[in-house]
Amino acid sequence: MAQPYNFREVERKWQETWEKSQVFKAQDISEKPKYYVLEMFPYPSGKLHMGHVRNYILGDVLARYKRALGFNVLHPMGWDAFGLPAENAAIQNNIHPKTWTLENVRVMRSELQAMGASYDWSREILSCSPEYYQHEQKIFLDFLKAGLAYRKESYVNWDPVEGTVLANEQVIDGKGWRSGAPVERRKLSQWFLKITDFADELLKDLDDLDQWPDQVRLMQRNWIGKSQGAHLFFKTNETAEDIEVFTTRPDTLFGASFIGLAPDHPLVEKLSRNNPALKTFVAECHAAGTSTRDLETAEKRGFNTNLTVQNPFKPDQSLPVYVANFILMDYGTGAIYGCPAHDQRDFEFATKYRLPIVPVVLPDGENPETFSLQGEAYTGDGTLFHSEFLNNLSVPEGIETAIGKLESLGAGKRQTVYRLRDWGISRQRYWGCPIPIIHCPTCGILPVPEDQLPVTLPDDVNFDRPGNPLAHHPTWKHVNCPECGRRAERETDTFDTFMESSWYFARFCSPHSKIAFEADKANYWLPVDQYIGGIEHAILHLLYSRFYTMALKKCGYLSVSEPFKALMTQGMVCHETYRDESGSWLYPTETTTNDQGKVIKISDGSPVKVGRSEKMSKSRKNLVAAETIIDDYGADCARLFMLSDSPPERDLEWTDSGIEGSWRFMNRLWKLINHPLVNEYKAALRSAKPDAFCDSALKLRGQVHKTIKDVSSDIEKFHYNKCMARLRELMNAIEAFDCQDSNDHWALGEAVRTLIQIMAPALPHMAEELWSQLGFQTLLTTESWPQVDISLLVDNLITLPIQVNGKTRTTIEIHPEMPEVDIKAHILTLAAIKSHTQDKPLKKFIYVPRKIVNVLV
Ligand code: ANZ
Ligand code: ZN
Repeated sequence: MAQPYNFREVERKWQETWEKSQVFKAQDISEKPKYYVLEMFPYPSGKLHMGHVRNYILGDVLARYKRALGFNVLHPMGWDAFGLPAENAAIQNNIHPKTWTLENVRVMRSELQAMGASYDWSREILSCSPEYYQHEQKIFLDFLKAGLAYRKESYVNWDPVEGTVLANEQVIDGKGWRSGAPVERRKLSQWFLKITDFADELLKDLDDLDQWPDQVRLMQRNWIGKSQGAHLFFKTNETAEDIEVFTTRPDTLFGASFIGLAPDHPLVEKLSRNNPALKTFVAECHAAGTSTRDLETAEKRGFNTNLTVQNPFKPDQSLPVYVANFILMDYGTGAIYGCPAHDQRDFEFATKYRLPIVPVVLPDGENPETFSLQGEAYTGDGTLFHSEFLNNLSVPEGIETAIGKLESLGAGKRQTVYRLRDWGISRQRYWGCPIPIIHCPTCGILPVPEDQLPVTLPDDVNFDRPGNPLAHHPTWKHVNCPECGRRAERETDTFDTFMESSWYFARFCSPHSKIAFEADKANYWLPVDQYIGGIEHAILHLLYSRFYTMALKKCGYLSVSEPFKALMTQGMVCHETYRDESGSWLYPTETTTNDQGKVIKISDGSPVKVGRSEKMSKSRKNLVAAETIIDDYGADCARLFMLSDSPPERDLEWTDSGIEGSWRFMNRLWKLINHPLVNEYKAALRSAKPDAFCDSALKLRGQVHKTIKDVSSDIEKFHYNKCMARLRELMNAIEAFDCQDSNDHWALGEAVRTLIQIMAPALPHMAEELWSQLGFQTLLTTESWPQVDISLLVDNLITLPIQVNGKTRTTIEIHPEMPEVDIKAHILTLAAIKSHTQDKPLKKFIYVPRKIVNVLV
């Protein structure tokens, strides 16, 4: 009697066995080659859904495969546990952020364990615990010493009704998320890390990160945004100060018609002191928003300051100075010269304020006498004209010549600028790592002495008042100055939570160390060989981690400079969306399909509107909880479906029919040990390999070894969906194989054993169970990956012509390695041959290997 597959029992049993035998524990420093595979550690937001799970399973397959190949694998897991949702939960549900976070960690940990993820749990880290964040405080103090951290004034989002600073995510359409009040800009003193010191290195290294997606490298390049050009000094006719300008196009200086200043430019501030109209203009610019996108879409507006400057190339030309809303203070110098003919923003501005538009670049093939612009700026290549000593030069030549001239005139110099800004790390929030700084009225800003670390968060806080609970805690911030001993105050800001995720991969190398991490271990394990996570982290998290690694190296913490050797960004898991008649979102589990095939709400039978498939999200409720799938089908089935459906970097559509298809395949696999010949092939597995195999057995063996080879290379390339297809093909071949004798039993046994071994990374529980049912005493999880017998790796069978007395009578398909005795035995059974030999005794049997057979009678 076939025993049904009891996934609940099987999965629990093997998870316990693995745990007990500690098979996933990484050895610090070993003879084996190391392999560090890491999935971006999760924010403990609640329960796991299949969108999260996909990420972890992709890494798990690789970790299990690399272990079987003989690598010393580090595959750790931890929790990115500080952050805003915990605080929001505190405010909305009156639950302490720590309680909320720890409960979520507990649930999610057990769900990951139930998925059979092969983590070394002894290395688990929790970023909101002082054991972790104290090291972050120490690293920050080291950065401070090394000149990599500094303080400056910067704008924050201020909710005037709540009286609190808002995170960017809490600003929705320019309004506070709770109060709905228009958000204001406020200047606060904040801490910054000098990521810009590494702009060039961050850019250059991208060339070598050839195992990163090109798209991510491009996004990082654009974010760093290196521009080469010139820094110009324009003499003002009215004040003593020069106006400094950055341009990438000094070749167009003869076409300049105005100067533009950012509303936040220091000169504007000075001028507006006794110019109320200018003050009003600046305030209006601020109110319109300052994001790059706001600036690009807003109508161009300017304010004429009545100052003028000289054009260094045309001393008798004076250019008016405007304050303009499309100029950013924190790019270049916060001031430009406008060349309307060749820059679209300048063109719009000049058109509006009736400023001259003089073309100085002539497109190829145009006549200089008749050329005119067609209602927009010309930004292409060409030859310079109307430009005195630059005439007839190409744009690149013109840029070089113009820079040379500016340098000789003392009016400018070559300059490279970056879009990358220093990283502002202060947050006016409770649930984050306290910034270890003390403010003394006498001694100023002081680092907390290292022997006083960690600065821990107080537990007794309340959220019933607006603002940061750390700031209005009755005692926490009051300390004595470490220098003069008098009353001083702690910094009440906490770190941006990207700080914790910028070095956790190093902490995993020595997670319980008294120091941040031990250099020898970090240098052994790092860089991470394969990092896996969402494309949404293409810029910030990945750039900050790269910067941190460089900064840690500079401070002597480690010797690698790039944290992630290879990166894989997985696609999203999507699901249809459902709404009831009132338009409220419904969970898939709240709906069903009625007899007429219509989707209805289970509770009252009312019709449900089915929306298109979208990324699984809490807000749209189109979630499939890991818990539900594990309960209904088991972890392996969920793993199989996610791996089979589409390549990892693409989106995956979660459907009930998909998971059911996987379930059916699981049951076919299970039948391997209920095979009618199970006893025969089990016995054969323990006997020596036969010397010869018949044609069909050789064919099966050929497929087995080709499958090992292909699955191996597919796993290396993340072609997991192809691997799953190959497992199915091998399964088909096993089911179709017709066993005749004990040699065939051996071939069948080999096929079954191999299938079980190569399915193990994807379906670890079922594979482990089948393995033990085959009678093996070892844990499959600790077995080596099967070896490919290359002599069997032949893609195609060959066609062999068979002659009788020199005349071709038929052809047969054989495996090229088929032994002569087997060929002979086979041929003599064929009707097409028998009719010509007519049972006469053979005079001779001639086999020219792989070419031809001639039977002489
Ligand atoms: C004169 C000029 C003439 C420019 C021309 C362009 C075309 P990228 O390539 O992105 O680095 N610019 C400089 N600082 C700016 C700021 N703070 N806010 C807004 N715009 C600024 O862009 C460099 C160009 O953007 C600079 O070159 C400057 O305009 C403008 F035919 O200078 B250009
Ligand atoms: Zn002091």
